[in-house]
Amino acid sequence: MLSEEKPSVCVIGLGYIGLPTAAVIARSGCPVLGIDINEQVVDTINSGKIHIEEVDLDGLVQGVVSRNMLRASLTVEPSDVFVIAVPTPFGENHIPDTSFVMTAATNIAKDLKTGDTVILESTCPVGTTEKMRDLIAELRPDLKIPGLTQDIPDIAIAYCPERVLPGRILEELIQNDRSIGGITSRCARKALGFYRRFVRGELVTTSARAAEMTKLVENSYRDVNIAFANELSIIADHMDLDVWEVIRLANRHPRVNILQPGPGVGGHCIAVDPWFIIHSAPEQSPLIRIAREVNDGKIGHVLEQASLLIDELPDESIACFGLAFKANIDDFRESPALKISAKLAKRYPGRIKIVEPYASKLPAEFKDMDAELIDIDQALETCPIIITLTDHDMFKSIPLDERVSKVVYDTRGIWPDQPDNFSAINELKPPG
Ligand code: SAJ
Repeated sequence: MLSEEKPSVCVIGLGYIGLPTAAVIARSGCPVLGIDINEQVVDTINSGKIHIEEVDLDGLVQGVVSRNMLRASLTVEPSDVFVIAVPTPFGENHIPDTSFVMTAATNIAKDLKTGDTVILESTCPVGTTEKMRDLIAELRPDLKIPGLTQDIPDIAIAYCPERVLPGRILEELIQNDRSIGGITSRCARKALGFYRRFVRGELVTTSARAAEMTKLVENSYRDVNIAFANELSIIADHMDLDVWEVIRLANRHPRVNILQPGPGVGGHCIAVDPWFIIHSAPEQSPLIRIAREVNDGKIGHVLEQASLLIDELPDESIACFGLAFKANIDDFRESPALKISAKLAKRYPGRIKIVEPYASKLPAEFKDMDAELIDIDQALETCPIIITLTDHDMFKSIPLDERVSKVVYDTRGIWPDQPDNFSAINELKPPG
């Protein structure tokens, strides 16, 4: 295939990364077949709709589906480029589970032909791309496989991790630089030629193993830095200091840039990926492990602090603001906000009200619990206690006069002007 020709592309996995990627590739003029194991997802996309919330994705998918550039299916078909974007969760004891990647590779193996490129985008432990290559070699002994042949290989295999931020996925898919890790340098060049069709950021070629590690390092770097902020917030609670003020002041130093504390780290990436490094090099990664533990431990600290406050004000209703793992998205995966609200709902039946503008009903975690989903106005009218857990813009913009009388535990620091009503209430109480 000459480089002017548009390759046909098969994207396996139509989730938070796969679907936007498929749509962006389709918009660049390549016909795309998207594969998912969920029939409902396939039907939704084929009707031009989407099953996830992401800025501007609805219009893009509707456009490429209506122009027949993107269609979805349950089964793989022959294509020129295969992009694998399936989940890589961890199992018991945080052991990485790459079985979805291997199943995807098995499913595409039968359709591979000379000239094809296979690209793995899922976050993976170092060495997974080589394992996938070995599996393909086993399933297709008729093909010359990169790294296993002295001749020119029939296919190219590369690892090219995504690094897009939920909420900005479409923009970052185009603008971000990317690591393009080939099994061989020839593989990397083939993958680079493909990404050049739709990425404006710089494309930097490397080995598959280095690209795998780079992805894990990026998210571990952020986890370690958030852990520092979370540890500071626990120290500040202990010393009765305002952590937000301390961080604001420290960040005025030209070489200090402390991140924001919160109720813990959520989502499917930062709370998961560091374990892939720890699992591969347990003795060599004490800092990364401790950071994970600090961030997970923050959930328990918030629960403790919240309970202290709630126990002091019996019978009052409590509004938990937010279930999403971060601002302005509808993603509740690994969300500390959700874990904390569900635990509080169990501990205080009938008293916990959930405010989550991105949910139409309470998630399964609240099944059989006496908790209720209410809107912001109802919460402001009926709940004297507010616990902020997600920093949605809709929460941030509530003016002081609407919350001035509330007792607030602000785990995200979204209302710096909030008076400390809890201390005020405590001071009014007779000692003992
Ligand atoms: N968080 C804090 N304090 C902060 C920043 C974040 O508590 O100062 C929390 C958030 O509230 C959230 C969690 O961390 O619970 C993760 O949020 P995030 O915005 O830091 O990252 P994700 O998980 O949405 O996306 C990350 C990004 N990685 C990095 O920034 C290094 C993204 O670029 C990756 O593509 C994505 O993981 C991924 O798919 O791996």
